[in-house]
Amino acid sequence: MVGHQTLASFVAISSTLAPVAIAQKDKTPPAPKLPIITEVLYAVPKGVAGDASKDGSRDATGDEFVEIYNPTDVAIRLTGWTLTDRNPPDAGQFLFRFPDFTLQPGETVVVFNGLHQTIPGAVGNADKAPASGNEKFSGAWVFTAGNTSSQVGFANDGDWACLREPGGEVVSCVMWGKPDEEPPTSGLKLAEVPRSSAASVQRTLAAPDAPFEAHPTVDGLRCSPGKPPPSAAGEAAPDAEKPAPAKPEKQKPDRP
Ligand SMILES: [Ca+2]
Ligand SMILES: [Ca+2]
Repeated sequence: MVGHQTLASFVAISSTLAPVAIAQKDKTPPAPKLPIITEVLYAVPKGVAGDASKDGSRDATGDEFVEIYNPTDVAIRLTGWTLTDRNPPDAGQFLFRFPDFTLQPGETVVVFNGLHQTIPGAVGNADKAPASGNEKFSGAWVFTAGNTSSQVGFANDGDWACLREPGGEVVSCVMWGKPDEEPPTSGLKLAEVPRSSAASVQRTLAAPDAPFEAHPTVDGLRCSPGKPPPSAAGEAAPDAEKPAPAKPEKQKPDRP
């Protein structure tokens, strides 16, 4: 419609001429422009519930995964970034190093341990990013670390998953249990999470200061690789089913 186009042109010109006048108030506090770990499956549930990789078989090590989310408004180049557990290099360390890959704002990446896994859909590895997002995992970018040893994986009783930039500085670290070593970071970059044996641990919100909880049951599953938590309270995760309500805290009142 001519009228609309005219209005649109006027708004566009106005925006160019007077950007300050129409600048929106920023409601959220400034956050560091860094990705965050949003979910970790370190204790793979028994039976079909543990088949996080959706390849039809559950592996106590191979189905482990780490989910990373970009909560910022900028693209983050993850090339050369690493994910590791607490073991030192060459002593059973879990290590995944990203190939040439950039995570756009609001996008999610999942890295599976990969032992004995044949993950469906587009899957990348340390050499090459997948050609597309993976529809089996809510469109997330899916990688496998391609691990070949059952000795390489997260320890259920105490370990951590740390994301580091290429210079080695920790960007986001998730720790559970009581590892023997001191965690490699602190403050907002370190999340101490609950012990969990029948579910993953996931942030309650996709924000750096949000705590982790045992993953709620969604469609009978206790993990959601590729589907980030909601980015704000009361908001559903992108294309997510509504999570099951938390355990009721109130007791039924006794009726006289
Ligand atoms: Ca599997
Ligand atoms: Ca998730």
